[in-house]
Amino acid sequence: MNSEIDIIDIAKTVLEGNNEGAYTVPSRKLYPHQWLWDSCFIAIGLSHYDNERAQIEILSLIKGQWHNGMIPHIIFKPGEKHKGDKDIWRSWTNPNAPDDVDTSGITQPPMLAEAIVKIGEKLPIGEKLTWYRKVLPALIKYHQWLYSERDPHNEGLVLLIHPWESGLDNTPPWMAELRSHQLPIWVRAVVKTKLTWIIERFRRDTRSVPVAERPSTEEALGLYSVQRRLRRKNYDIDKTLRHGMFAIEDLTFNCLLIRANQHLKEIARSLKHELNDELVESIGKTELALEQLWDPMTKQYYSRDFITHELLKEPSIAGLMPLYAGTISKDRAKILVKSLENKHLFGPNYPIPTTPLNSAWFYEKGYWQGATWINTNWLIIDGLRRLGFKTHVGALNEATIELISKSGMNEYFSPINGEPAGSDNFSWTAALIIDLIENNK
Ligand code: 9WN
Repeated sequence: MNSEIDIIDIAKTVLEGNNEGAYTVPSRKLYPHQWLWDSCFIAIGLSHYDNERAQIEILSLIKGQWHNGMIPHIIFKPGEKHKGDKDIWRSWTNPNAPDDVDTSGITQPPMLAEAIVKIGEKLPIGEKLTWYRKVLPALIKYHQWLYSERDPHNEGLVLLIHPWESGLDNTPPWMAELRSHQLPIWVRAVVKTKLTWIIERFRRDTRSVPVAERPSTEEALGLYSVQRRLRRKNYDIDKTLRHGMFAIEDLTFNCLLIRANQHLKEIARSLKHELNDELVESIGKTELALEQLWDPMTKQYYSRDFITHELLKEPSIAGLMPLYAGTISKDRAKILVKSLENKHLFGPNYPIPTTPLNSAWFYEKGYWQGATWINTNWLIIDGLRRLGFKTHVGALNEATIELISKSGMNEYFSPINGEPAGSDNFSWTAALIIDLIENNK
């Protein structure tokens, strides 16, 4: 077991090892580029001891912003080495793609405002306002894009077009949708004829991480095929929606957006900047629309299909994210907290598993299908703190710090025995454990 001081030192070493100068890679082994929500979590950790680097991390993200306002989920490392990755995306076929940076063609959870505020909180007032002034135009453009492009019916709920945009790639509700509607014939044929072993030989991710800890080959092919279809439509939202492809109002994403909007309003207020009426109206709608994702029968929140408005009733950690949104009633929050306390749902030895233990999808080292991740713990702890669940915050903080102290800075962990899984030296684990320890003092 390491002491808290040791953990912070180890975490800083991980973040140094993954430092690329303008940004931090999530992991040297698996993810050699800059990822959107990773960088936001990373900046939150960095802000405790190197605020300048935290700001640089965020500015590098903003450099990848599309002309229409989208912040892309990946910004590719410049140079020839990873040319293959950029070529898979070919996002330059969309006229909105930035001119001097290569990026993916989709987005990821809107953690940007949270990172901006966490950086601001550690600066003296004058520097904080200078920082806010530097980033506010990009932040407004980003939130406007989320509504103008991803909320075409003005419902207040933003839709996603690829499971990767949820950040919880192969989480059960998305995978159930993928299996029932979206798997092309060639993927079904490969799976049916048990030819997945051929594909496995070409998988890069399973060279450093056991295949059982990554998305299954069927899932990986499914994710890839959706990406190919989006590429064929040049990442154009109208063409994408017209062709009846994936469109899901994702619960986690919209909960994070609710919180991000609150931060955006606060940043604008501190600069005496008035947000335009349309944006303010959409922000208000999102807070109200969360209620439409509540199912009174099962007493849970779910994601929803954009077209049919059917709730995707597969329990997952997303069901707890309204705690982070922070806008639900205390009674509702208590219902969610009950499932956190339940050892057979979200409360095993090393919480919080990404699916409840009684889910048919649960596997202790399952990628977003059971394993405990530090970013989802961080989000839920942050929400519980704001909602006043002091004892739960204390217990979850302690359990998370104990887990890292015992098992190291891995990507995710078994919620049953705490064993590490996925990549080692994972950046957001390192960054967020620094934040949790500092907030716990
Ligand atoms: C695809 C970088 C990212 C995280 C995601 C996580 C995983 C990528 C992948 O890694 O996704 O975006 O290749 O599997 O699911 O949350 O941002 O760490």
